Amino acid sequence: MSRVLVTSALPYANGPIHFGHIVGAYLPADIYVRFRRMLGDDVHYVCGTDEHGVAITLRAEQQGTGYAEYVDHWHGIIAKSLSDVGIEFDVFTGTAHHRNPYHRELAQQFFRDLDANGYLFERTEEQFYSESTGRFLPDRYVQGICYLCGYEKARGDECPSCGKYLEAKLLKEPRSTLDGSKPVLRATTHWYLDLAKIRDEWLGEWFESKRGTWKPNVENFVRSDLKDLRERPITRDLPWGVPVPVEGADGKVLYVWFDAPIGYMSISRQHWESVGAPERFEEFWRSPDTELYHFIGKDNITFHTVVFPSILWGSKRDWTLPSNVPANEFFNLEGRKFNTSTGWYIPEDALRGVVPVDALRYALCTMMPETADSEWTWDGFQSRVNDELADNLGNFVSRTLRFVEKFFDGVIPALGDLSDADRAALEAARQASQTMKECLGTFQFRRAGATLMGLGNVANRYYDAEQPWVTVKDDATRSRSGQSMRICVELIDALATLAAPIMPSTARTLRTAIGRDPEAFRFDRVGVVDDSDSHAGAPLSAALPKFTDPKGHEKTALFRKLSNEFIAEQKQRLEESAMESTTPPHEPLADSIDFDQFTAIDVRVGTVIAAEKHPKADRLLVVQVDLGFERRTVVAGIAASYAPEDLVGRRVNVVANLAPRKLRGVESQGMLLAADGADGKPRLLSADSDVPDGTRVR
Ligand code: B3M
Ligand code: ZN
Repeated sequence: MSRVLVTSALPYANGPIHFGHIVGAYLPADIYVRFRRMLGDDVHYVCGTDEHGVAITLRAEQQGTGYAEYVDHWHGIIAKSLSDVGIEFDVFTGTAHHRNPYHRELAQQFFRDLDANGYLFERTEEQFYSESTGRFLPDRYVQGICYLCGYEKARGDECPSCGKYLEAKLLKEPRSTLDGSKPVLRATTHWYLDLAKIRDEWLGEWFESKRGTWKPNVENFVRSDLKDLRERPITRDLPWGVPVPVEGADGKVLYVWFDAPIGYMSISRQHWESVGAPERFEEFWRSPDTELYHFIGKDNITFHTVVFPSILWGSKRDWTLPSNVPANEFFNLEGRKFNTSTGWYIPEDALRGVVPVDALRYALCTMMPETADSEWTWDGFQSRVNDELADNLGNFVSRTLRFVEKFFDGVIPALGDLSDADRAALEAARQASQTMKECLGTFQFRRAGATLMGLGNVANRYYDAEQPWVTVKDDATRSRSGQSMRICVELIDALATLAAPIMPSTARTLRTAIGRDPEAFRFDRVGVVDDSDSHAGAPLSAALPKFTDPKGHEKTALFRKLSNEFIAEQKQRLEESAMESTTPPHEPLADSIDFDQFTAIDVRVGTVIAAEKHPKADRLLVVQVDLGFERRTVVAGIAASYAPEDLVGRRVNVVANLAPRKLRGVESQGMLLAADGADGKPRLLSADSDVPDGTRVR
């Protein structure tokens, strides 16, 4: 028995998760966990939400929601989405202090350990600061031209085009992604993790010791990463996160990518504490015998293969190090990236009540972006459900169960002498079981799915070749028919076992249908027959799911097919929702106001009677406006569009009850309404000529 620790990437508590996430980091881990448990291993599966970081901080602020409340909202939604697709963690909490009281302490301990061991250093440096929002701009909120490949929209932390980590300050033509303003550089002190030192002391050698055992996509990525490894700042100026445990470091927190992987550990500790077995935490996390697997998507590779191992090793407390990091590539939807905000996604309820969750799990398993990017297509999904699950697997199961019911009163026939064909069928099952173990043990999930279907094909061919419907008619061959059915039942058992990690509830259904323990699956029992497993004789197909077909008939089937209409509807929905949401870019609408707030603003029509340049500001003009009942001096920022002499006689709209204020020394008694033209310069709004001066605008 091995001790196995499995983690799935901690999803940010900052938005919904979609099939792309599920297929990348959750489904493969869940399948793997079920597989290792079937082998009898001691498995611990950990996940939770990643609840810090600047993205979450800003989003909560924009919504005017408290940070804790904000992450709670998404934590709940994400936990439900994952459980809806049958992902079963041992524990799913998170990294925020109110959710997990162990996290802060552990992350701070790592910081202190690394510091004490000489792997951190402090540096005061200039960093981008946004004057308009009054805070330091995190790297990813700075956009500019990539200094490595010239891509125009590189982010301060990485370049989406060449995929390299960037030094924000080196970006060309930087601007804030929050409001487009040009950030300024300001000094701030931060702590850096000396990755180059750790690489030279240990990481490089450790990585080489893994040669050939990691997936090629992962290995190649890391190899190139290690070449130009440099120190990385692990602290930030932010109001939300794990406080930097250093005197005087107020207002600074640990960088989210420093504390998040430590979340795997703190969440695990929280679990073992809560079940009263704190020693289990040590067993899993501080042992050279523990196999640790991080299931993640492609974009998290560096953090799990370079940064986190360095943190673990550098703290010198003999923490468990990853055995493997089976990262997946990207998963697209019909040729484009999944994107909830542009409508290019599959709504959560699209499949609810249409196909069982297991069908989705199987389809995703066979579409997994294991070695290259892959995609969800509705046609591909339909053919997996209809041709593979319904016509292959489901059909074999139904015809076997019905035959046993009809001709053998639902009693599974006892085992007789094996024919060559029987032996070959059982041998194929044993082979498939072997292959399945190999595939799942080496993270080849697509091949695992194909192996299951391959055995389904063998089973159907066996059934056809045996022609039980012929042999059952003749007393002389009736026992042969019984024997064929018995072998078919054994094949159902084999299919159930092979399916168990991928389609757990289908596997249970199948075992129930043949009267065997629905929980006890063993690969080494596949294709091994003896007479200990007879069935008492109940209607077998009663165990299969029931549904009403379009003609109103009650039916039972392991899987029902997807109609062409359904698939067409899904494609159409996708196109429509993507179209709806391609609205042109625009300034977001302000918060709504009530009518009283609107009428509180008193706008009057007037005419310009004089205008001159502001003595101290090039941008401003000082304008005299006649409101009919009185004259106003208004300072307006319109010099970029209008010469003073052009304004005389022009009709304008004035916010007339705005409290007077001084603009560069001149008092302004109101405001002219204007809107920016296509050139970004202001244009005045005018009333038609027959509206008298002084009239109120409403
Ligand atoms: N939250 C990034 C992501 O969801 C990040 C993973 C953390 S794993 C420790 O892609
Ligand atoms: Zn680049």
